Amino acid sequence: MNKKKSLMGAVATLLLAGSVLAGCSSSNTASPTPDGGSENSGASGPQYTFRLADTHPPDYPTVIGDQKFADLVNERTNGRIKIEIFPSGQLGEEKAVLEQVQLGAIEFARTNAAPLAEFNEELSILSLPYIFDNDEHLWRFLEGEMGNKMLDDLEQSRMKGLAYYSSGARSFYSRKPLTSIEDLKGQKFRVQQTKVNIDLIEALGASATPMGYGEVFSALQTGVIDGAENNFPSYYSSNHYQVAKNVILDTHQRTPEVLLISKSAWDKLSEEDKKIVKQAALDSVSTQRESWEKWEKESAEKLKAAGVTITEVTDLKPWQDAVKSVVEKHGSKYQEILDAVDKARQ
Ligand code: GTR
Repeated sequence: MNKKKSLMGAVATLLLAGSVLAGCSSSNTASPTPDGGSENSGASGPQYTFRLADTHPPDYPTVIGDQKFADLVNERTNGRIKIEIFPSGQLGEEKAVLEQVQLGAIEFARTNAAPLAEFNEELSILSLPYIFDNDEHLWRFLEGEMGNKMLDDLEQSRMKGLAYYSSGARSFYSRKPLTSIEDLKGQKFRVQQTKVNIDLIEALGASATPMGYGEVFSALQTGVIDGAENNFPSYYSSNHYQVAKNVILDTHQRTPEVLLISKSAWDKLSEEDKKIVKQAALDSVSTQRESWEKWEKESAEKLKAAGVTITEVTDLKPWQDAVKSVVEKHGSKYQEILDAVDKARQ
């Protein structure tokens, strides 16, 4: 190879790397950069501009919750701490976002608890099939001592859970008919990228295709998968219902949503700011849950109006029996958490 050419190539590579790096630092105005006190706002203490990633569109209940959280933090710090919301998966799929949160490159995220389990295994308990009887049971657990401890335990994975948000129950949908548990056999379902979900699908005699949420629509459209599973608001807002029109309401999981902060951003905050951030997260929960209830009802109506076939499941027993091994396999290590789940049953 011509030496001069390869030298030019090396120079070009360096220049390119330089411009990429320069690009990074300028876009990094959004990373935790204390820029001193702001006389304009009359506030004391460091100022920050943080980013918060969410996979859903701006009007979705989780993003409504994120926005409430950001507004409360802004208000309670007199504008010293600004949190900019990046909805619609703009900062990446949940797994990639969580890796960035661990590194401190993204400061806040709202993700489902399922992908979090790959970073902190005990969170997988929240995805175990049928361990929560209904949303009331789930929330009694989440708001209890163990639910709070699980948020704090995320610190071991360089993140800190701030609050839970509602996500209802997940059920299967497919391009093919789905009127009984038998119909799942042999079908290919997309799942969130976690071990529990893969085992769950296999226990039902179907095959699991783990992939990011943003890829599911085209995978359904091209027939790479037959179906997927989710709650009604996600099934509706992602447009999956336009391609996969058959739903069976088996309500296999009630995996909640989690609002979290990267440990490195958390450690930079003063004690007072930590309190404000944590309290604002908790105070945003009622706004998220109200929006959730509205969306659950409205999306069900819109799905019916769109001609989706919905099969109700009157007897959950065969479903619960089929996935018992999944609960045993993934739950046995966390008996203490399972006991707390039982206690919250009342
Ligand atoms: C939704 C959840 C998202 C994402 C998605 C998925 O219910 O709100 O955060 O986890 O499911 O299936 O990937």
